[in-house]
Amino acid sequence: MTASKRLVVSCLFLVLLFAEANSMGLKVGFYGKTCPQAEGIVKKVVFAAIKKAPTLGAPLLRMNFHDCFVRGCDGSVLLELSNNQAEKNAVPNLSLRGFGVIDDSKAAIEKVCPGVVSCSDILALVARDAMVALEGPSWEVETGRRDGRVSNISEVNLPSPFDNITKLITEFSAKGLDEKDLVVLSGGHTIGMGHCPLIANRLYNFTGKGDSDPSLDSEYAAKLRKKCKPTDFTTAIEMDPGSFKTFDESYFTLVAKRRGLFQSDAALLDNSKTRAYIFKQATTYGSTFFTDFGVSMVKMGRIEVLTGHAGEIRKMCRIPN
Ligand code: HEM
Ligand SMILES: *[C@@H]1O[C@H](CO)[C@@H](O)[C@H](O)[C@H]1NC(C)=O
Ligand SMILES: *[C@@H]1O[C@H](CO)[C@@H](O)[C@H](O)[C@H]1NC(C)=O
Ligand SMILES: *[C@@H]1O[C@H](CO)[C@@H](O)[C@H](O)[C@H]1NC(C)=O
Ligand SMILES: CC(=O)N[C@H]1CO[C@H](CO)[C@@H](O)[C@@H]1O
Repeated sequence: MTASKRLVVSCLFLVLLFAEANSMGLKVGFYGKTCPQAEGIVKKVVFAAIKKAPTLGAPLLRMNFHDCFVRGCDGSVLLELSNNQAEKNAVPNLSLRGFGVIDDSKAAIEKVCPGVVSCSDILALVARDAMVALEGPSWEVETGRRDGRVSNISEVNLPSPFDNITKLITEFSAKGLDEKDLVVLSGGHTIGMGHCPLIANRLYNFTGKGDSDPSLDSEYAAKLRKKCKPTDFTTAIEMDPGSFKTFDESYFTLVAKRRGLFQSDAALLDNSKTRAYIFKQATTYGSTFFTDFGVSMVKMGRIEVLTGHAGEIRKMCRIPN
């Protein structure tokens, strides 16, 4: 073979390689030809929903996290089973809501391009648009995921608000996410609410001596005790008081002041990398959090995805075809 022929052959090989990688993977604008209206439709539905109910943004972001951490980003969190043994019936789902926004987006998309756009992609787009609607960051969402057919309550093993830093790092690393992703994505707690029973141990009798969690600012603990009585199972409190409906950097300022709501938030101060990130965001003018958040969300969106011919494109997001 002459040198030029060899070059042609190796170029051809590269082209094939990239074509294959594309068809098997995710990419920005996957529906550009097959359903160019899809992203615009989702955005419209999400903006209308959040305008009516701004607190919906937070659970929509959390839904994306729960989907991706259980069985990968395959829309399994959306499925319903007649025996109530689906992922969404598990305890940590407690406050998942906003499923109607996914259904509405899907219904509107099906009208213009039936059977093309997956529910798992809609979920990823909804989470992004919800953050934009809350004045948060925007990022380019990779699409091309396909939907799973299985949802199983026993597989829900999400990071817990009682986890220490070692456990959190292990759990994220099992999903291909590093310490930076952990601290950045925890910044999602700049919006939304948490329920009293998840912090009662920090406020009352932490070590059995009638004390509170030493890693929680004592003035803040006193404030929280006023809102959360020891046996209150129902009250929800703002995770980022004052701006829980706005996506901003204040989560890091709070955690730096030992005012993170959960033990898992406070734990981010116990590792040199996550701690350094928190203080950098909390004190540096021109924080990098918004950009970092988009990068980590794209990474989270790649967890154990179904692409190519795997899985299916669900017709309705709550039931497999
Ligand atoms: C690091 C591990 C994490 C733990 C242990 C954790 C735990 C929790 C818990 C316990 C709640 C409160 C649920 C309730 O009481 O109703 C919550 C809420 C929330 N989480 Fe996380 N989370 C983690 C990571 C994430 C990630 C990665 C995101 C998204 C990027 C996220 C976004 C949210 C949002 C937006 C809410 C508020 C939901 C609402 O207002 O309904 N969390 N989280
Ligand atoms: C759900 O998952 C559990 C644990 O992995 C497994 O034992 C069980 O058979 C699964 N149930 C169904 C219906 O697939
Ligand atoms: C962190 O939590 C794990 C599991 O709950 C436990 O085994 C480990 O000892 C804890 N590590 C520290 C440093 O507390
Ligand atoms: C605090 O915990 C200790 C040890 O578990 C227990 O003996 C005591 O009754 C608890 N106090 C309250 C007020 O619950
Ligand atoms: C949204 C949703 O399905 N929530 C469920 C979470 O789990 C509890 C208890 O298992 C159910 O009662 C909720 O309906």
